[in-house]
Amino acid sequence: RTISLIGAPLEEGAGGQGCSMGPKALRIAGIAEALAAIGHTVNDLGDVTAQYNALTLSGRAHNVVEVTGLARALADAGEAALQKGTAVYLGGDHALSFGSVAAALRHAERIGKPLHVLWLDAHADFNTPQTSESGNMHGMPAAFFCGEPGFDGMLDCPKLPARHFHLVGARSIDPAEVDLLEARGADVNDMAEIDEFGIGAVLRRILSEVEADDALLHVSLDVDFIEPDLAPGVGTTVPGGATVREAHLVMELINRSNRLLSLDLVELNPFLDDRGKSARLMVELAASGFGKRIFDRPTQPA
Ligand code: DIR
Ligand code: MN
Ligand code: MN
Ligand code: MN
Repeated sequence: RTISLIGAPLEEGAGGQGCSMGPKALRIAGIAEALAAIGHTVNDLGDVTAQYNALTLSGRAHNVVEVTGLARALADAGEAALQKGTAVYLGGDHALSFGSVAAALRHAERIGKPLHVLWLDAHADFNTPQTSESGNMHGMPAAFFCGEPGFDGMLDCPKLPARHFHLVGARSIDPAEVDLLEARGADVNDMAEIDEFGIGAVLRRILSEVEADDALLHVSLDVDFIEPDLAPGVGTTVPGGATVREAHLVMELINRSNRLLSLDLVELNPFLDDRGKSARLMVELAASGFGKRIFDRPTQPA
């Protein structure tokens, strides 16, 4: 496969600073080398440059101009990259997914296939400027691409049917988000379901829906999907996350499905990380998603 790496040094969507250093940390942790070692052709396109234009939204939404500027540039760069193969977006806070999912939706429409989105996250990111308590736009991208109102003028793309939005790992959802997710029929899989049925069963059910639809799959991996002790480099930790083993299994099942169109690696905050631990884990998880197997992992010194 041909994989384009696209850096999205966005931090204005998050509540604190630091995610703008994420793309650099993922590169230092060896994202390009890890994917090339599996046998893929990897092109690092560098970081996108935001295109700023005046824009205001009504309600509560901080840094709309910065988020929109980055998202528009990313949607265009991503759309071009998807014509050549797969895209991996190096975040950057989760508001970059306004752009990465827009690119996936445009591409899927062009080739006449449905899109499904797998959201691996402690949060639902299903707020709108009307419902958000924080005003942080990294908590809003899913509401945007599922067609909720309140984002007029940001960027153009087809809408994702909410039943194609598969949230896995959620354990911190605002009351207004719960109401919206239920009303729209989104596929919410919280940690209780993972504990009860196992993450393999949850993923297999989702991937069988993707297969039945003959659809493409966009995966968005938020660092806070993982248990905080195992991945401390993120500003929005919530206890009770996925283990390293569960996260690898998710990525291995995604690889086996052969449906992966694009992947977001988001919310890595190197300022909060522990000696590159979270950055390295994100790189290893991405490699699993692109076919690295346990047999390919040399023994690491302790
Ligand atoms: C909260 C937290 N739902 C918000 N969201 C976070 O600000 O909208 N998303 N942290 O990553
Ligand atoms: Mn998120
Ligand atoms: Mn999150
Ligand atoms: Mn369908």
